[in-house]
Amino acid sequence: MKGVYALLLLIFPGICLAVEDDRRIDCLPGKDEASCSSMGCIWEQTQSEAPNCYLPQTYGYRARGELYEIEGGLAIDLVRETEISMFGSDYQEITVAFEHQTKDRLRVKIYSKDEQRFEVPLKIEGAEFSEENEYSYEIINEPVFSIKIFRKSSGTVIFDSSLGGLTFSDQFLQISTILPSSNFYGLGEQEQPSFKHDMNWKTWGMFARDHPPDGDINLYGVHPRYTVLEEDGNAHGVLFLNSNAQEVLLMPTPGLVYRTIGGILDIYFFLGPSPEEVVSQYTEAVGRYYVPPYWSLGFQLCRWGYNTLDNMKAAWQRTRDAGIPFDVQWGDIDYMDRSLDFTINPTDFKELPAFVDSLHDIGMKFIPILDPCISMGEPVGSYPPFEEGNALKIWVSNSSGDPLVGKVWPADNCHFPDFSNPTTQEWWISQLAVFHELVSYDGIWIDMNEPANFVAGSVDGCEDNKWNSPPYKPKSVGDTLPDKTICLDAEQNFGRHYDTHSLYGWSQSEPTLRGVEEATGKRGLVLSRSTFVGSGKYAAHWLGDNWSEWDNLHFSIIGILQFSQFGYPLVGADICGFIGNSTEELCARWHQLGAFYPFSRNHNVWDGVDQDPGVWEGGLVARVAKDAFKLKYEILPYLYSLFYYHTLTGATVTRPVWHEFPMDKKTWNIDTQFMLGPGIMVSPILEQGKITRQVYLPKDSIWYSLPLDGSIHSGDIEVESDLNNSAHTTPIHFRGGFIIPTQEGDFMNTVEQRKSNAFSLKAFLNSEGMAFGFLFLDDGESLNSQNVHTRVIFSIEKGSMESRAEVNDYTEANNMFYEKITIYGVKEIVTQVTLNNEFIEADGFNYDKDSVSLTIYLGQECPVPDLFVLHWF
Ligand code: MIG
Repeated sequence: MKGVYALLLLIFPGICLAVEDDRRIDCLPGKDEASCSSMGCIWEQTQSEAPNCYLPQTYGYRARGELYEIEGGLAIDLVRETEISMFGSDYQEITVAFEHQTKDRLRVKIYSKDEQRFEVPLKIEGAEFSEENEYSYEIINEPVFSIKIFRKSSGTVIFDSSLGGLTFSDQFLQISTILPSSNFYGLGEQEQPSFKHDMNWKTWGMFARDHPPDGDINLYGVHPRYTVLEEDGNAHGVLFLNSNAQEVLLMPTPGLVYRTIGGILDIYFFLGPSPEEVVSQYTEAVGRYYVPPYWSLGFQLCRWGYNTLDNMKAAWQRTRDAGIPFDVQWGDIDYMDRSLDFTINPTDFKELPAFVDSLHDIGMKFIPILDPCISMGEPVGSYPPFEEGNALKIWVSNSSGDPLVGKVWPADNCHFPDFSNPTTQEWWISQLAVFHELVSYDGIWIDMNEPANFVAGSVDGCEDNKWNSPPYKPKSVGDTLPDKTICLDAEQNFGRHYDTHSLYGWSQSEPTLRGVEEATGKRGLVLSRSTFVGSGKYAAHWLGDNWSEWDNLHFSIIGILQFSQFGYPLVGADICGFIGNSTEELCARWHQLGAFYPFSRNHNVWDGVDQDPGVWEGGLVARVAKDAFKLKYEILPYLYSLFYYHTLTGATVTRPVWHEFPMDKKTWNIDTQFMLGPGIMVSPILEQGKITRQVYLPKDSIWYSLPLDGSIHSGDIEVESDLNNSAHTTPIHFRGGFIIPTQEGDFMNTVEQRKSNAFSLKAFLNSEGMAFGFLFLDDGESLNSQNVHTRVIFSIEKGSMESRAEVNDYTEANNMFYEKITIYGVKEIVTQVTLNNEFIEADGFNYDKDSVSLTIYLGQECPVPDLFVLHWF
């Protein structure tokens, strides 16, 4: 077919030729044949979901002159070549700059030299300007300008904008690409039904929005980035760094059309080639999460609508009584006095500060919520947060320059702090300090920061202008963009809300973390609902107002894997579901899954029934939760070490199976299982009434199943987890080749209490008898702890294990010991073991034929950082 078109083009140059269905780029305003033709677009009805009115292949720009050198790369100037204008105000001249930022990272910036347009104020780190690169590119000028970007090593074209439609106008910017594979993952935030995208004409909108997940609508955060797994197992990532309302249309070619309504086209390519390297290169550019406080990996309890401290305490007590490992209690807006930030309800939560102190006495933590909008209605002299803010003029202003008036939870109207203003940041930090004196919180939960507003735009509505009603509205819930938020012509320090809307939560995250750290003097936790590229440096995220419904278990795995790729390792969904009433079975299964979210919090809505694990009659949910969290707490040293690796290298904590096995095609679609680091596979039961499920364990490895009874698997297997069988819990497999540090010992409730317990190692040999592992240790709570840690590396080869500290700056580690080391997969009976070439007494080790394992008991002989070598034969 293509050949025929090319031939026709030779014979009849200049006539409009049909384009194959799946390569058509929408001529957007062309609604019917008449409006389409009058614009100069092509009208041709199709049975597929392809557009009927589309742009001719001659639509676009042409290069004027050749590529020329700029700092760190090359650039070329373009001139507009077409009569068609979809939304007016097209730029006649634009520039495309290629910056060779690192050998794996290329930036393609399409902008106007004549006019400074809005650019996202995110500092992209690590640009060095590199000459020997993994990528190359080519400029094509026929029939119009397009670019091709290649992976040099394989010749794969990872980006090819010849699909057409390049547009750079004031309020509509567009670029398209053919993709090298339909293994396409990413874009956010939405509730996606499958991790690997459906490429059949699906549009995903991105514009920060307060709305419960509901099919393909835009949600709280904005992450215009994707990963493509190429057919040969190489992977690359792409970021469109833009904060305007935007969307991506996925096409079956496979290809995509990217559209935004402001800013510039600023595209970053990350060459991988492994999927983990893509994330690592991405987070190197946009920022990586710090090592979180150790306790933030523990179990956490919350609900909206405790309404009284007594109810909060009762739920907390039930959880304690059930013996469930438990670290953090949360407070939702009902702890406040009439929903006013920085206050405590003087009757129903009067004793909250004392309760929080008592939590601290037993090593537990407390995190309260704060909403951004500050009430204006309190009597003069009674509400310093408002009065101080007002005096400092820190509010987002409307188009006439007055503070914009919104309405959220407080009874009176409110103003939105402009967190992009340094004065606002100082005000916020000082409110956080005063608040900490009232109640000694350990972290802060920032909600409603899309920002959410209960009236459209403001209490006075919004003017009808090009910002509030732009000519093109990317796919987004609501009739207008200001719906449920503030007017888009509102002004902030870093720009017009039209450009900065989706950056609101991002701009609040850094000062909130700073405020928490200054108030507590310790490492803090900030949980933010709205996120944007790079806020993963400061904030953890939960997936918002999910539903107490079975399909939400599956969606939560997809959401967690996505945020993991976006650079948010500490992420989870509300366990047992937020909206609606959970059921015993659902809530039990959800704890089995949620225990393996990095961020594990049970939370629900004000009008839902209580769903804390201890509240369910009969005790089933409590027992199931206890077993699942016991397992999580045992592997916390491994999980925490993964967080350390994230901070140091960008490695993910939860990862899709294909991140580890990109060549194994069977993994490409898997999104009902996930991995914790390279060594653990989690395959929860996700369906009602089921006690078994299918699991795929990639054949390149061998896998040890829980309970560790010596059975080894590979390939497709069935696993069983019966809620009524107390020997069953979340289906977990350990991957041969990895050594997992654990803390077992006496059961205790909190991470803090467990910290001093002895360590154990569980080593799982691969088919060559080898294994590798690591352990990071620090005090789990001091600031900037990246600098003060101990890092131990373990390796096993040919019947011998070595443990060696690579870094040993955390002196407390010298008082920590290994209780025992168990090596699974030791096929031959062991009769002798040496430690540092000395024989260990016969009762110092045990070979177990049934579980095919060797256990060596070490007692206090081996401080964690000391070099030691074990041999067995
Ligand atoms: O308008 O603070 O997503 O977790 O419980 C609802 C009350 C505001 C939305 C959050 C939810 C929280 C709720 N909040």
